[in-house]
Amino acid sequence: EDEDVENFLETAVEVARNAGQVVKAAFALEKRVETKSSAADLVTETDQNVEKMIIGTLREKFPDHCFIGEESVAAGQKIELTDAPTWIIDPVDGTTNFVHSFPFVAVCIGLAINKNLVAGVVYNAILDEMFTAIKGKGAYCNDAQINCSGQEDIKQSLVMTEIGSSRKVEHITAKLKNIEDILRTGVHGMRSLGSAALNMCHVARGDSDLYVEYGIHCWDMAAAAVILEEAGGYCADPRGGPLDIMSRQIICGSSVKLVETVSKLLTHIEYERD
Ligand code: LIP
Repeated sequence: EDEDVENFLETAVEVARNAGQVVKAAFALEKRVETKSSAADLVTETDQNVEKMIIGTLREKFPDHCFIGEESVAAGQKIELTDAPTWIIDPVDGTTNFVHSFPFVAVCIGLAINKNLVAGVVYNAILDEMFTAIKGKGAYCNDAQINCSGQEDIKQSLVMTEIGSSRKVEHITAKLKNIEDILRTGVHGMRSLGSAALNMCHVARGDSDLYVEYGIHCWDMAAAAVILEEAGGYCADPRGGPLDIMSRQIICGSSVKLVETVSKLLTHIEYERD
């Protein structure tokens, strides 16, 4: 079984690298942009083509596996996570960055077996950074092992969060309140890379200490959650309890203590489940 997962990861890395080349080639060109759930929820032909390419290749290799992909779901497919090996895919995490040629975009490929996340690949093709992990085997960036900072003190922390693509007034108000309440702790600073998966990989690498966001989807967090936990980090539900990738929310960080400190400060925000 271990060998199976290693083989799955190896294939996913190859697929992510090829997908990343397509993203990189399109990155500097003019993009044709359409909108989805809001005027700031963007999609391009590249998102759609790259997802087809990833699913097509994986399905050919593993015909009995299942798939959850951001753009397939946008096209009407239902999100179904069963016990079968299921690939959870975001072809371009950070689509707004992609549209603006801001170099934080990632191809995300996660794998769940028996509903447990067992492997993840997050590839920033623009910076050529390949983050990978298999459950129980550590986390890597371009073959070098990575580790969280271990930071426990909010006052010494660099914290990541995002505004997201909802422009509902109540969402904006709650997100700004959370930013204010985090700043009031005396935190070193706050950052937004514009990609959930890359925020999480940077926490995994230890160059920031915590990430929290409401409103994201399972494909934004699945792959990176394996990487973060294998780097010694901790993922949770901001309302308490374990991470639920279908809950549209995540808090994760370099230590349980830091995650619990920030969780207590948060104003929770309602989104419909995946
Ligand atoms: C994005 C997330 C990001 C969030 C954006 C968007 P997409 O994913 O990674 O954290 O703030 O609103 O959901 O849509 O670029 O794959």
